Amino acid sequence: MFVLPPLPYDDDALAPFVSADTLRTHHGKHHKAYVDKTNALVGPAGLSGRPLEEVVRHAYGKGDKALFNNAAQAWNHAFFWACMRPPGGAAPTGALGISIRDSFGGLESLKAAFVDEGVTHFGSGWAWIVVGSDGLAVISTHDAEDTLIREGLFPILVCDLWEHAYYLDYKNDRKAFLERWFDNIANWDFAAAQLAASEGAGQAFSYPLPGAPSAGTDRPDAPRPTA
Ligand code: MN3
Repeated sequence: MFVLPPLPYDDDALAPFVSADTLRTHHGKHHKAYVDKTNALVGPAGLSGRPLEEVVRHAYGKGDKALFNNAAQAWNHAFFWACMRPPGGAAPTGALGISIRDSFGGLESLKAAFVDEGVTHFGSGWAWIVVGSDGLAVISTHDAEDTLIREGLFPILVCDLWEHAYYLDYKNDRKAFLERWFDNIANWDFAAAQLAASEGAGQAFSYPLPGAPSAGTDRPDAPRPTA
């Protein structure tokens, strides 16, 4: 059984950029439903006990849409929680800062590309910063799709573009959500750890293995420090 990983911060830690009401509903209702449905479907699919990343790829390869959608959404949301931190955190520095400068010219240009990608993305999905063959890039994916099923792309940071992520706080203003998200609660320490992991240093984000403890201080979804 997969657990619903606890949020790596309090419900109200991201306010006012993401309200406690939005975060509680998003995590406790939406994310929980994806985890519960995944748990109901992995057994019949013959995938009990396998890591979630394998379940996502296997379901996608087999065309098992119900399992893929729920398993990918379970993974995407756990990754998304790690991509945020309370306001006032550090801006990108070090290797991440250099990569942003090399690929985009600077943080403001990355922000413009990221916000534009998210605003012009039609319907539900996710806006990502990824590492590809040419350095950092911005992409979006539809519905539950993610980088686990994209060859050669490594996820650095993601923002949820589904209306449930922002509608209570921003109504239909996805642009304002993305701008404030990027400026205030994007977790650049996590992004830096993912970038290092993409180059073999430290551990990349992974979903808690099936059977992992559901509570405690371990917080397996939290960003891991790199060595
Ligand atoms: Mn969501």
